[in-house]
Amino acid sequence: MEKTKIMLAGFLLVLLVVPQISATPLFKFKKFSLRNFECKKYDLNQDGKVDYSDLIFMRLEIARFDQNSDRQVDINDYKIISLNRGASPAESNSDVNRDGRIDNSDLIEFRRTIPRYDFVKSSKGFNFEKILVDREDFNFLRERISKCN
Ligand SMILES: [Ca+2]
Ligand SMILES: [Ca+2]
Ligand SMILES: [Ca+2]
Repeated sequence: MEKTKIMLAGFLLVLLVVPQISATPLFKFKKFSLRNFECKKYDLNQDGKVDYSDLIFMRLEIARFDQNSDRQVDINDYKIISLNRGASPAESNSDVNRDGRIDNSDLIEFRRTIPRYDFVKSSKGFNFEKILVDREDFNFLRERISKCN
């Protein structure tokens, strides 16, 4: 009888302790991998953290590239920059790299930067024509803040 009790207690102990031991490294591994391989791309201002400053950064970036003031960045904004090449930077928001001229380097800046913010893609694979950075991407980034900390 006494032996059975000891065995039962031992069995209960195993039940209580083993899942905690096995769950801990799994959880850590998940966090570790997410932090290293995925979280890096959400650190938009590249200060080593994914936090609210990246959301502010993204809002400023959308404002920098949004040419038609619809609060999103897509191919239409790219076309407006293209049309404004050679015009005075004082008359539009098209000097996106702020070098005092509207030229091909602004289009390059757009192509280099905007795809990085299109987290929620509307089409499979990369299609520059369908690029869209909007509220959905902003909300996606906001959700990453808790997951990457
Ligand atoms: Ca950051
Ligand atoms: Ca726009
Ligand atoms: Ca420029």
